[in-house]
Amino acid sequence: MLLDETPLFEASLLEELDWSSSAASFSPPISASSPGDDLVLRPLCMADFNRGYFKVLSQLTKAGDVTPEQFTKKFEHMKKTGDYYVVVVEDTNLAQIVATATLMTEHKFIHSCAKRGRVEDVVVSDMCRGKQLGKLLVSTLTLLSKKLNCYKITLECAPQNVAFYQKCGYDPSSETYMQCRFFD
Ligand code: 16G
Repeated sequence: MLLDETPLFEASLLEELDWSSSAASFSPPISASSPGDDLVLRPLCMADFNRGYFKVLSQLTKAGDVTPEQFTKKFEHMKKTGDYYVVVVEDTNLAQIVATATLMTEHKFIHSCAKRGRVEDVVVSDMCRGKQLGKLLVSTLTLLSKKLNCYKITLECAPQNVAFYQKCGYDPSSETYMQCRFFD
């Protein structure tokens, strides 16, 4: 099975963000184009399946025993819809994914047929914590959602992560997150 380097979305989208409007600050300074030594921030590609992408996801929740075929099918679906923006940070020395986050854009009739952004599946590998990568990924996707004309962007998180997302410019909502769970 060919797992190639085709990106899930156009990488140039990440180069055209307005960082002057970002709520986050970085010390020491890092950016999407310079995330740190031997690190690259870019869209997910199929070859990342062999660079430990699922190993990183499994630090967030049950990622499952996914085959290359299942991964490819899902990747192609996401690419075709054009509504999924999965970003990764790769340690180029190790050829391993060390962090990831997803922006999903949801189409609405309300707000004059607007789009809503959702931040999902934010995870930084435990061996790479403390490098501001989570904040960098969330800030990147937040700016991207603005650029894509989303009228708002939301996320769900554990109570202990509220302070982290506040540093990225998010405020707790007066609405409550509810769910109906069918399986784990
Ligand atoms: C967190 C994630 C959510 C992810 C879920 C997985 C963020 C901001 N939130 O809520 O995106 O899908 O955990 O947990 O990353 P689950 O397996 O219990 O659904």
